[in-house]
Amino acid sequence: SWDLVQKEKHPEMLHLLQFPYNGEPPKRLVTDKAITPNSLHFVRNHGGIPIIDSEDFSFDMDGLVANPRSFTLDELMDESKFPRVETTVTIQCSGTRRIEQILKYPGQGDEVPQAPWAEGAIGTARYAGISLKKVIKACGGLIDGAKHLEFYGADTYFKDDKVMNYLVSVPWSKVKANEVLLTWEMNGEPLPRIHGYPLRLVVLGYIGARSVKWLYRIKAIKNPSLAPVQSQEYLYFPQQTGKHNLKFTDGIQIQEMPVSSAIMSPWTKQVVIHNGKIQCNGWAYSGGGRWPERVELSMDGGFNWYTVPLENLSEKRKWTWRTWKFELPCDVEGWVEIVCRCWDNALNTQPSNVRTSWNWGLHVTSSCHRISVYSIN
Ligand code: MTE
Ligand code: MO
Repeated sequence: SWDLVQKEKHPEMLHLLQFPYNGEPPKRLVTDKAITPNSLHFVRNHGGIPIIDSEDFSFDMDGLVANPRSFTLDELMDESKFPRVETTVTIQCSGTRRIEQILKYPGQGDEVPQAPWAEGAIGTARYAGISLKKVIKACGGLIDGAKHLEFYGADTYFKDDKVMNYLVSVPWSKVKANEVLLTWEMNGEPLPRIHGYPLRLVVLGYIGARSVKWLYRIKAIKNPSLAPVQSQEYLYFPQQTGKHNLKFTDGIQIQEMPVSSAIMSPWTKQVVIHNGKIQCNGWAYSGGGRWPERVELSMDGGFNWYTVPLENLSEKRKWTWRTWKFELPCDVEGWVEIVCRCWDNALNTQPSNVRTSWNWGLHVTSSCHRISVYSIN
């Protein structure tokens, strides 16, 4: 799979882990474009990258559906049966900016073997495919009180000495709203192998973990999946939870990310030489189909805020981030802290400090992003 990384990804990707491959784009390229080029989209894997031949590929729909059956890719792509949909979607890993939680609590953080993501575990692409709701209809609909769908990825990984497929679930209500897609195109190209070729689930507005790559089976079930990725990982634990009293049932299954934002330039510890204005840029995103309405920057720890003018924000879309840029007035010589926060269209905003949202599992680092730069004016 290392060959694939070199073939499909940008040479400047920051490799967090070689196997399973995990990587994010370098800071200066994360928000270079409002639509992330495929080669720069972050990659999160639990196991290897399956090499699937699209000719023999078929995908199964079973469990509590009236007529369980399989589909070839050609059948799914037949536009007379399933209308093609194209949507621009931001996929964010719930571990984005985890490094800040690790750095705040090095002792506790060290014990959690998780990818130390910075601000780049988020990317935006135009996906093409079909609505899963139509496929379930083609199987005669759900039966016997099915309320959730389980999604199987062809990749495998070890968990508690067992070989597991990547496996999560999504509620039927989300599928029914036409917010769950089966996709085969990313930014007008066939899905790269690293991003799930030949078939990938894309769940609009949910964390990346639900958008299953290398999808080969969907099973209709009554309750959320008991598979470890659904019931033991991607949980938001209360602050009292630690290694000594870990109980998976205390965690909230993370689905929609809260509003968050990040400054991608300058970066912390950077020496910035400027003429009274620091050029800043970054991203802002909110899960669940909410979108950033306002981005603000502060130079005094978060008492007074500058508002980024709306024309400096990228297009407003239901399922995507907005990238932004701003010339921040600064007459300080020496160290300054720059703080960034976003308000979404439901007027949610970000917690002030990373310490207030520290959690075992180190997910959802959505606090105001704070960086320190050395200003030379
Ligand atoms: N699908 C499979 N089959 N295997 C995986 O390990 N990782 C998930 C999700 N889908 C994963 C998967 C997680 S945690 C995230 S954040 C996204 O894929 C990342 O998608 P990307 O690698 O295309 O950026
Ligand atoms: Mo993730």
